[in-house]
Amino acid sequence: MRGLELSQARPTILKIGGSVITDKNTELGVHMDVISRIADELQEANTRNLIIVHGGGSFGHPVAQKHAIKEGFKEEQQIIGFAETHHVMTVLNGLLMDALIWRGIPAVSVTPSSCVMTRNGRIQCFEDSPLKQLLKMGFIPVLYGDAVFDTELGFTILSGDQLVSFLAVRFNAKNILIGVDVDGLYDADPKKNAEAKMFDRLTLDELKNVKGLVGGSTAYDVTGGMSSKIAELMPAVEHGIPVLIFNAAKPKYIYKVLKGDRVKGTVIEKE
Ligand code: IP8
Repeated sequence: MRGLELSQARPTILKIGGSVITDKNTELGVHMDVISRIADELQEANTRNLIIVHGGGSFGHPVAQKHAIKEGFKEEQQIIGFAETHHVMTVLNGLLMDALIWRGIPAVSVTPSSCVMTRNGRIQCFEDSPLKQLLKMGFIPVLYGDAVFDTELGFTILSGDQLVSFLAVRFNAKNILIGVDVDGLYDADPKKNAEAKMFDRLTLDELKNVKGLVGGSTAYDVTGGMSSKIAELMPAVEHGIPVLIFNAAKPKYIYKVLKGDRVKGTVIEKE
C-alpha cells in the first residue's frame, strides 16, 4: 500500500457505556445531545490508533432480557428475539456512526455477531484480520456489545466489556478508558448513598479485596453491573494494561482522557 503511512502503534480502547448515550428509563431512549457532544470531542481530540466499543443501554438490554437471549437458545420464539436484539444494537451503533462520520472521523463499524463466536458466553474465536487492517490504515473501528452466536448455547449476549478486555489483550493496547455515568469505582452506590467513597487508584490485589463494587447499572442490565464490568477487565489489567474508569457523561471528559489529561476517575493498574 504505497503512499499510506501505516500504523503499528499500540491502540487505546475507549468504551462508551450504554448508560451514557441512551436513556435507560425508556426503551430505545437515546441521548442524541450526548452522542453529538461525544462526537465533537472525538473530532477535537483527533486521536489515532483508537478502538471504540459502546454498550447496549436502553437498546440491547431490554430486548435481550425480554427474549432471554443471554441464556441461549431454548425455544423457537427466541429466534426473532435474537434478530431484534442484534437489530436494535445496529440502530444505536448507526446513530453514533452518523455523528462520527459526518464530522469527518474515519470510523468504521465492525459487527461483533459477524466476527465473534463464543463458547458458553466467552469469546472463543475472533476474526481479527479486518480490524488489524483498519487500524493499520488509520481507521477507527467501532464495535459494540451484541447478540452473538455461541457453540454451546446457540446464541448469547456478548458484553462490550468482555470485548474491550479481549481486544486490549489481542492488540496489546496502550490503555483502556471506560466511560460510565458515574465518576469512577465506589465502595457503595453513589446514586443512592451520598457517603459512597470513590477509589482514585487500585492495584489488582487491592481490587480483588474490594467487595460489592457498585454503580453505573440498572435492573435490566443483562450483562451485570459494575462488579461484572470489573471482573471482565481483570485479564487486561493482569496483562499490564492500565484501566481508567471515568465519567463520560461529563462534558470534555472524553476529550481530556484521550489527550492524556488527568480527570477525576479510578485508575486500575497491575501493581
Ligand atoms: O452494554 C450488551 O453490551 P453492554 C449488549 O456493554 C446487549 O453490556 C445486546 C445487551
